[in-house]
Amino acid sequence: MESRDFDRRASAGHMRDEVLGTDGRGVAIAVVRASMIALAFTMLGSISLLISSGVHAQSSRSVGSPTSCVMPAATPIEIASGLNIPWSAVRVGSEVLVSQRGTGEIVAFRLGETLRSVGTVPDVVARGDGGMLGLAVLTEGTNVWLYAYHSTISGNRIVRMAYSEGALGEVQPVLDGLPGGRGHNGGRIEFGPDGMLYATVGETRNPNLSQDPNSLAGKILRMTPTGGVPTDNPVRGSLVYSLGHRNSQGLAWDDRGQLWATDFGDDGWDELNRVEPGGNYGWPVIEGRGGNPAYIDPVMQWHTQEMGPSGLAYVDGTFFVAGLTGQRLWSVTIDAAGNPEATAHYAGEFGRVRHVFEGSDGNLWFLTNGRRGDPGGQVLSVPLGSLAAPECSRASAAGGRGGVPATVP
Ligand SMILES: [Ca+2]
Repeated sequence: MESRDFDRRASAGHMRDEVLGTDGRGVAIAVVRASMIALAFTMLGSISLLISSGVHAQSSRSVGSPTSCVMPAATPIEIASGLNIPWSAVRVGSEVLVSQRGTGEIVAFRLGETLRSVGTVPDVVARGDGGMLGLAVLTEGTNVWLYAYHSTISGNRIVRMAYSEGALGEVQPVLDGLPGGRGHNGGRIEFGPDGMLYATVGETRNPNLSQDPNSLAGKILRMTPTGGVPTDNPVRGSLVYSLGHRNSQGLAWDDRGQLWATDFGDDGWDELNRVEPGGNYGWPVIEGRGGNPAYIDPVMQWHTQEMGPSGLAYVDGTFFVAGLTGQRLWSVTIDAAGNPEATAHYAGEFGRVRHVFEGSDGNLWFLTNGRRGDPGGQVLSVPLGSLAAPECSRASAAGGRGGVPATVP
């Protein structure tokens, strides 16, 4: 009973954040920067080591120049509703499993069928932006594992449960003791094309940790399916794949196997980053484009009021970014010369957009947290139309370009 009461109080606190729409923005960044510049210089040696271990091997790789892209081709329709702050979704066959941040209950549905509960992840504590966050799925033979990143009373952890006959089994720990706090808990998990599990861990409102190679906060982690350190990680014995992130909540790989990630900025810039092993993405020394060779600039950046990025998807040449603060979905295409263009969709129409992914019917599906004051979360579906590369730019112009290309390759 105690934990249920705790969850309820935590949930009330969360709603204030949502109503204020702060998402933890407004940290005194000037103070942070002043103190971090000194630290950055003292750490330059280890940073250089990290960069040299991985970035040079891939620095000649182009941004990506797909010959076509996809764009939303109709009005989205609601395919599920009544969700309690849906955060992540994964496909298991024709089913979709959705996490609910405040309760830890995982629900499933098939297209055209109603939601049903498949179980509740135990020991979920929802505080601030924490709670039941990311899901990932791993199929081994006939076994299906559901992975879950969630907040506990003492931080965050990654667990897995067998998913069999429509129900979740016992919890097995994968990675315990991840940093956590009332804000900036990160929480996205995805399996990469290399079979490894990647996780975004926020800096838990301790910006200094993002540059500390010995902390897992403010990092993207890469681990084996059982939480071990892969032998080919950038730094031997470390789960850290990249550092200098603030509160990344989105991961996707393009069709070349290149990892990309969103980052939720403070009061300056939200980011879409091309993630290199061992790369340092600058927070809290730099937010958005900095032009400092010690840090990797984003490919695209947005003013925070029009973005506030969470989930990220890559579908047939187009990135899709879920915008929480901006209450819109963004598409990003990159032309043959490497120039990114971003287009806003549905601004203000569906409330805060939390995640976006390819649905079981080939349409683009996205999760909303509902409008302010109306917590009803939805899953929406929109068909995609394919365009040849020159048309992608024209479609972007017609749909309303946004964001600021942050790097010139
Ligand atoms: Ca950055």
